[in-house]
Amino acid sequence: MHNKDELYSLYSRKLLQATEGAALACQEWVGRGKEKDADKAAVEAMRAAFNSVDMEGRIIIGEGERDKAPMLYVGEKVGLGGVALDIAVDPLEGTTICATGGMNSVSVLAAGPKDSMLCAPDVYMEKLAVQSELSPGVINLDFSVKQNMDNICAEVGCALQDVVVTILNRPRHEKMIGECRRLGLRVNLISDGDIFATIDPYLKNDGFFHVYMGIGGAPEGVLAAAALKTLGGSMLGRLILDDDVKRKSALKCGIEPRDNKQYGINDMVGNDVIFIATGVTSGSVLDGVEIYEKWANINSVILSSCSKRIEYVNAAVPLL
Ligand code: FBP
Repeated sequence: MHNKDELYSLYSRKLLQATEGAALACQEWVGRGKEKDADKAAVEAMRAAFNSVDMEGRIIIGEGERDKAPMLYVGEKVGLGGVALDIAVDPLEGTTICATGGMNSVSVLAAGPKDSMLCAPDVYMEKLAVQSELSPGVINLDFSVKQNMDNICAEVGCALQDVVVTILNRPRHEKMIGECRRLGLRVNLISDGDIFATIDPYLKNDGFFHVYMGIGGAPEGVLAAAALKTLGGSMLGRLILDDDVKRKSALKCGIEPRDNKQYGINDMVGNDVIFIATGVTSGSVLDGVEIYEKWANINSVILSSCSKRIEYVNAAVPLL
């Protein structure tokens, strides 16, 4: 068994090479309109990097199931052998952003001891994340937008007009967006990328109080929770298991669909987890990869829940 400091010092740098490698591999595909090629390049590079690390890695959130994903599928073993680590990956978060040359695509992973993260199936998740630690019961996914927002503002002592709510710009969120605007909240609509939409406010202070809400990917929800484990704040997530296929995938992950559970950060992520993200294209927190003649400039952030440490890494990596 490794202790938390060992996990951080031994593995954060080794695993950093996986997100750096993935971010670099995507560069060829930025703006080329080929999401699948960009994703494949990221997955291949990340997998190659994992397989040079002395760990017994197990992918618990990945590119899907073995028969659909040739690499980094859920359950795949990676590494050269050694310390047992569970790894959640999103080798290219924001595939459309990358393919259309937009801002805020990143390569992301979280790692921790065995069984330290919720093995979420690849389904949607209702999410509500708040930039503050809240008393139990203040937020609930069954409350109306108004009730949650009134409760949040009363708890943290801020006015509705000082709150920015970030929501994925999707037809499914039209009603929620209307409710937020009627309440006088500022609404920040994003095209993609809800991991960083959840964690951005902690890494960049714009003077507003931030809330993220809406339906996005469950894997991205767990990855965001892994970051919040270091950063703080509150989050609730509930899996949307509205057909038999999804309920079966949940059961395979050891989740009882009937529970209809609202997961908090600590339900999704245990102790001693590290979260690593590398910028693919430039975003609000991380600059994207810059390619020079002989090297590439790569920017990452490492969050360690054990040491509560936030480390920005700017690396000039030689191009082979
Ligand atoms: P991908 O990079 O896998 O395409 O995910 C991007 C993303 O915007 C996530 O951040 C978000 O959780 C999910 O897609 C939302 O899904 P959808 O695009 O189906 O609304």
